Amino acid sequence: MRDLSRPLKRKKIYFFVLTVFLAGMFLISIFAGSGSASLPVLGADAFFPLMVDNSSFGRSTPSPTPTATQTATPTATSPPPCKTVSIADFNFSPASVTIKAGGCVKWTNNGSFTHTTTSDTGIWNSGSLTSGQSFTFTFNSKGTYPYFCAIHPSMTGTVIVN
Ligand SMILES: [Cu+2]
Repeated sequence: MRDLSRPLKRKKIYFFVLTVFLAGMFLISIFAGSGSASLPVLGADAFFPLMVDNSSFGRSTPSPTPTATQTATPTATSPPPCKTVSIADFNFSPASVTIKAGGCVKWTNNGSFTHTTTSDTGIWNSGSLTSGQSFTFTFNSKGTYPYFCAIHPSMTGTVIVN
């Protein structure tokens, strides 16, 4: 009877250990699927050296925390912001702006009176800009572009594109 029962007990123990091992793996896989990446990785590292006698198995994968940490994708492709010109006190400020071809200028009326930004040669015309309104124009060709306010012609400015 002893010779028969011993191997049976051993089989039961092995089966129990295997079941616990598989249950542990199952739980880890669940944790790994449910978000926070640092916790399951830590759990797996602690888990393997404990359960497997051959600790070299656990150490053979010196996990430098694999991936899953890079979340912020920088948007490097967005164009540079427009140069801004403030319209206030019957002046364009700065009166002269220099941009590169393909760049743009954004005029904003920061005063209380209505103004326009109007190209001397009719390339652009914002129309009336009341207080707080703005107008943006993109310059694709190099050159010097004088402009003025159609309501107050003494207000002048220049956009230089090079
Ligand atoms: Cu004006």
